[in-house]
Amino acid sequence: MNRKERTKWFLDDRFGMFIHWGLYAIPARGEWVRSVEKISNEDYEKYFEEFNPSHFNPKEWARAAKAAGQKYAVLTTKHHDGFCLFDSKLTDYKATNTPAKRDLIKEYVEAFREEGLKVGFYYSIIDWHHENYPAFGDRNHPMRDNENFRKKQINFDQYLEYMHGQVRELLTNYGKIDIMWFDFSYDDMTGEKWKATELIQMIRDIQPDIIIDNRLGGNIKSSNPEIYAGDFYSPEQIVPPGGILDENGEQVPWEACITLNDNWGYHSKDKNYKSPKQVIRTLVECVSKNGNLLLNVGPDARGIIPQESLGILQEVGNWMQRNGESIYRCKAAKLPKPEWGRYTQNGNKLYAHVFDRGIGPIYFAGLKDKIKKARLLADGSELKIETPWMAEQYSDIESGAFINLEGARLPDENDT
Ligand code: FHN
Repeated sequence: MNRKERTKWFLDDRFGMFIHWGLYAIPARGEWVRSVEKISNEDYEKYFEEFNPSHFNPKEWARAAKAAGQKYAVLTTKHHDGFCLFDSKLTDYKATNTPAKRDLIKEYVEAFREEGLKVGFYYSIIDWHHENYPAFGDRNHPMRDNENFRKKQINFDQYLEYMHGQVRELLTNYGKIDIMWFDFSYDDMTGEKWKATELIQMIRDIQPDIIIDNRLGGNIKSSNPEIYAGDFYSPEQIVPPGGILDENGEQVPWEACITLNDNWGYHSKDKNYKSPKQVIRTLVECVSKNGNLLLNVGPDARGIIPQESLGILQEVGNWMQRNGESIYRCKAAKLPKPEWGRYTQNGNKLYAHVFDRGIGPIYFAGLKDKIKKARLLADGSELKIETPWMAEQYSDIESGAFINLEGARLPDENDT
């Protein structure tokens, strides 16, 4: 299977849930708390000894994602702190050795599959807990200022054997997995420093259909991407203005990962949440540029997704129920970006996403005499078009002012 075939479902689904969860939910100051506060392994151990998410029910997570219109999910199997949510045979630093005594990844996979969602694994190639991970090489390592730690002799090949071994466990022990989401290469720690070619080959041998992000460090935009380039780009906290193109100007698959507030992992004081409108516009923005949105939630120490996040997801789901056809299986339209919003397109169906009404009717540049009919997606009502102007009043984005110019002969990839 080539990249185009592997990523077809991904580019059709467009919208996924990112889930950052682990020991860091207990201090509740974000997933980087160990690095930011330079917490030693010993001091961080108390969280391991008490971790017991009594309310963890991944079925609830899966139902929230499904109701929001999200078609896939990516959960942290191990973040930079090295704590494994899965029952790895290669370490004792895992959820099954905490008071939880549960393989949280097994339960996640089963629950999300049961709800019909595709499942992805986030795996941090950075590991601040592992004895053979180079503290001296990682300017974010919690023990970076500790002379003894810095002088410690390490065997990085042993860390790589561990890291590759865990990826093998993850892709062998939990059935079909749809996405492998690595995080992150830095400085000269990239590509073959992770023995990436060998790692990717192993992944493709075990799960031939899986798609992989680009954070092992390869150049996916190259016309002959190195094998570890991955299958999609992973811009973070940004929607790339012009989408992402390769050197021939062809679209490259990409997925923007974005937080609902300012943190990936649970932060009890972070109330800076985006509004449902901002999330919907970001999703439309991504699709209008041929991209996906991976929207993040950070469950708390009990395993519960914060109510603020659930409320936003529910609002987004209400909109998706009425307007999802303008997102799923859609991509950029071959039209200039309109002043009033964005277009998305699926074959000869054009969807006009009206963000800012402006004054006067809407002008559909380039579509004169091409529009056969227009229907408001929210309620299917007819919109009278006096080409090329939209004469009718219509509601704003809150009520889904999206128009399906069904039947119009629209510019598409077959047009010269
Ligand atoms: O350091 C991580 C961060 O905690 C989070 O997991 C994000 C999600 O893409 N990735 C890294 C920062 O780029």
